[in-house]
Amino acid sequence: MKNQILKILKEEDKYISGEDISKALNVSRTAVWKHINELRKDGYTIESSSKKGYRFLEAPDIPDKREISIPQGQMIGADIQHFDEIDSTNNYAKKIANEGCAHGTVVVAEKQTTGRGRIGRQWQSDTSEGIWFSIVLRPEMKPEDLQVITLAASVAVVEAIEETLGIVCGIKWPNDIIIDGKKLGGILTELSAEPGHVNYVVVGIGINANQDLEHFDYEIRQKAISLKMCKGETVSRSNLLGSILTNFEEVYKGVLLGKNKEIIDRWTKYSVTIGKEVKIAYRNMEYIGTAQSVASDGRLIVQCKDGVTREISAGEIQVRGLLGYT
Ligand code: BTX
Repeated sequence: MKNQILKILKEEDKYISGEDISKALNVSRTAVWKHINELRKDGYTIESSSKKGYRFLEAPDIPDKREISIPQGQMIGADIQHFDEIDSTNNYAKKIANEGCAHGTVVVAEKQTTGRGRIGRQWQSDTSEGIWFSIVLRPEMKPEDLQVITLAASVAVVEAIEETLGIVCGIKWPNDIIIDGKKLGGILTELSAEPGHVNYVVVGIGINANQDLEHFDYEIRQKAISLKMCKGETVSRSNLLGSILTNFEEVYKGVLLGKNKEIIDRWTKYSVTIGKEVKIAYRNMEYIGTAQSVASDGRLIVQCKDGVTREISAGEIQVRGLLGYT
């Protein structure tokens, strides 16, 4: 009910009487008043006047379904589940994916208590100053063709940041989002699959939005950055998330249509890895070489100094630029 009241207030965009709202929704004026107070507790600024009624003034920057606008018919974000606090949005997304949630369902949290990075690493996300979310996908693809989805996700993120904020990020293969050699965000893709069949994919994305430097844990302060630190002002998390979801719908459709080359070209435009010297650590072996390009299945092609050209999968090998993040 409170969300219906919010919708009416937003659409009206000027004063509307409590009586008109109560008639429109067939509830008492006291109920309207109670729900308006709840909306205020949620952070909405709603003006009231005993003569004129209520007027919507401002929404809080909470990336939930009330504040994220996506185009009609879009599947990515058609259902957005928002939590004040959760262990990890990827954990919850996997749980609801196992229970059969729809393709495109998005799980967002203000704070994560045990946000995860890749290969057991931690992701600091205990503050609502970031954008922490996961998307459930049900692609009709073979497990071995999935790597390009992670690349597509990083394209959706960097293009959305450029479009909404004018900030140009870099991508460190396969999925670190970088500004000035520091880490702005990362992507953790997890899947449930059987031989030849994918049950679901969860793409978890974390972006540092409004942290100041001292809000990062001491250990990562030298290597982390936020959009606010770049822009010098607070950024709207809901606007950016809406834009990422819309971009993701587009690139994901591209993947399904087999437009891998186009997506990889877009990815390469932002790459800080291609053309650079990289060190590949695999089991107990180490190779040094130059990252040359990305193959159509998303693997990184490295011309190694031992004369062998190797195609690297993100899941099995770590690649570090010899010069830190760039
Ligand atoms: P990653 O393994 O590439 O990066 C993890 C490393 O990044 C950490 O070891 C640490 O050095 C550094 N780090 C940790 N937190 C931050 C931070 N906030 N900013 C910059 N650097 C940091 C990257 O993994 C993938 C991260 C995905 C996070 C999303 S959030 C929503 C979803 N839920 C979840 O649990 N994970 C994903």
